[in-house]
Amino acid sequence: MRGLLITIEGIEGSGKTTQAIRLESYLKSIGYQVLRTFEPGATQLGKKLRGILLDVNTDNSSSLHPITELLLFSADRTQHIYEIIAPELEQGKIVICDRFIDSTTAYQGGGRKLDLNQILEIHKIATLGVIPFRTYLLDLPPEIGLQRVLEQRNKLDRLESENIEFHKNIRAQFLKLAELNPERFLVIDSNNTEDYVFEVIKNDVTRVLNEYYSRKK
Ligand code: T5A
Repeated sequence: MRGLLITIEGIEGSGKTTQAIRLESYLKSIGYQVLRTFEPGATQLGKKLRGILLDVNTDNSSSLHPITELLLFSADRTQHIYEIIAPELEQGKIVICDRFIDSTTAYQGGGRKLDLNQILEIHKIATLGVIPFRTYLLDLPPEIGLQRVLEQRNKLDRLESENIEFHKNIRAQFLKLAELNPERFLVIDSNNTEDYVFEVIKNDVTRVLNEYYSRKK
């Protein structure tokens, strides 16, 4: 595929959406064709899956097995890639995605404690071969991220409502992924101002894109 996929990852309230919007506008301003999207819920099917996955009432009506959760997030991803991400990459665009495979590894692996090898096998099937070119991991303590979410909207969804240990395990799994894939990840201390975080992303993305496109010439 001619385009590149850039993903933004992190725990709840780490500032992913804020930074994805800024990154989209920056890349457009320097001449790139860009599409910004998110998981879960970017397609029609995905919207329905998102409703099930994030609704606090889901576990009251019938408890969701962790494997069901894993498969639903992965189904959302396959449909998202098939309908949106792959066609945009084929056109040569830069696709910025707010959460992608690493969220599944971190939440369903680190949080739900599912077998990491099984998750990797599911990724191989679900991603249709699409992998991120660069991943920005916005890192901060979960207490601060959850506080930001509460200040923004005053109520938490099904996953946000899990206990603090769950969120700490997710953060630890994200950091482990970054350690295992240093060529793809950049970890950014996001217990900082929005401007600071964006400056780090901006400097990095400018460098990696220049390097990538000068190699292609
Ligand atoms: N999930 C998802 C899985 O379990 N498995 C998966 O495979 C996938 C894909 C998605 C949920 O699904 C889970 C993870 C999640 O629990 P969502 O609604 O999409 O749920 O939630 P998030 O992606 O976490 O979105 P949030 O809105 O909660 O957080 P963001 O996008 O990280 O943060 P953002 O930018 O919206 O900012 C939150 C608030 O903080 C402020 C913003 O202004 C805003 O008010 N803020 C800052 N404040 C201070 N300093 C900064 N640097 C700030 N940056 C932003």
